[in-house]
Amino acid sequence: MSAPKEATRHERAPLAVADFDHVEFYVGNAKQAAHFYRTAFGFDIVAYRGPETGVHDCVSYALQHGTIRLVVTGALTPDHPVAEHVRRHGDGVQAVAFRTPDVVGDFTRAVERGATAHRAPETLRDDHGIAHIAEIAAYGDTIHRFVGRDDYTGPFLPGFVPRLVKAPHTGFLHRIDHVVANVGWHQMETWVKFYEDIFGFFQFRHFDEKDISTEYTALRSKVMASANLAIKLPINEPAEGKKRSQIEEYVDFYGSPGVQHIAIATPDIIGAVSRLRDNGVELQSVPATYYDTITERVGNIEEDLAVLRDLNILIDRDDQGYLLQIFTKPVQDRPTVFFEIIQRKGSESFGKGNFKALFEAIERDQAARGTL
Ligand code: TYF
Ligand code: FE
Repeated sequence: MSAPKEATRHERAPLAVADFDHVEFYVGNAKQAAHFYRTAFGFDIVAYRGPETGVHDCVSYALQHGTIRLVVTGALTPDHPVAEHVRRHGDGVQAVAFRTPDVVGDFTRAVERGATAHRAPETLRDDHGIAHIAEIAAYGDTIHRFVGRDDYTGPFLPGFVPRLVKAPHTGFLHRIDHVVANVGWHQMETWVKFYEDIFGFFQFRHFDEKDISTEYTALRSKVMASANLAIKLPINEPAEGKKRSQIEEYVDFYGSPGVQHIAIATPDIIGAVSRLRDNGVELQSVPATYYDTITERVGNIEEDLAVLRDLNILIDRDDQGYLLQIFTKPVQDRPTVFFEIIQRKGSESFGKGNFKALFEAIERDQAARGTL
């Protein structure tokens, strides 16, 4: 093998990132956001940082449900970067964090390969051990955070104090399945290259307008994944359609590229969606006719179709199996970030067969907002 090829291969050796670690939201009111994720989505509050712990300009709550960690952070002063982020974007995702055994190595290689440093590696300590943290810039104002917690036993990270406030009902959500970025016109390939070149990720799945355009909406999407498949990052860009793309609507309301949805895997989607509905979480629904032809499309499934229909759970099949999924409405005032609940039964895909019904449901909301 020739020397240049060796060099290229070496350059793209994957980072050590092994899984999602947490997602941090910057919000207008962290106290209320923590209450929402606790009572509506079943997250326990596990740790806290704020004035009582010596931090006087912002407040954070760390929440956990299964292996999923969320952090909600709010500003206490008008000129704080969190306040500026909320002014610009509304409530939204500021950090998508990955767990890695080698924070310094991953950060150093990322920056060598062209990533923009956002926070140089730091070692954080408290009574529960030591943790490592570093950050690089990603799309829009979103950052990727590297977290090393192999020698840390506390509930979240040093700087937070344990504060357990249990959810009334929990245990129905298990892990982050994927985190999706919306980027601007013709920016998808740039971000595909970012995850290839900087992270050493590979392209997992690909759709285009033919798969996913309805009468009005159009988008293109590619999924980047880590070699172990624990981290999957779809990237959407708007495509030309008859009317305004939902991706364009997002970018206009968010004010920049950003996280569109967080997909959460559950082993029992019927139980999870029943609970979310009872808790008042607003969910997308499709016309009843979606279920008229479902058996022709997906064949036999283990679940009771009448129950899935009642809960508006969508079904899709590929050559490896099937999946069940549902989407929430946006979870803040702006029509930006939402959640997906997904149960995989062999299928590792993203529900391509549901795009038409789902996007038409999203377009009905766009039309109601007058933004179609
Ligand atoms: O993550 C995915 O690719 C699927 C499909 O507004 C999708 O969940 C794409 C765009 C969208 C909703 C779902
Ligand atoms: Fe998704």
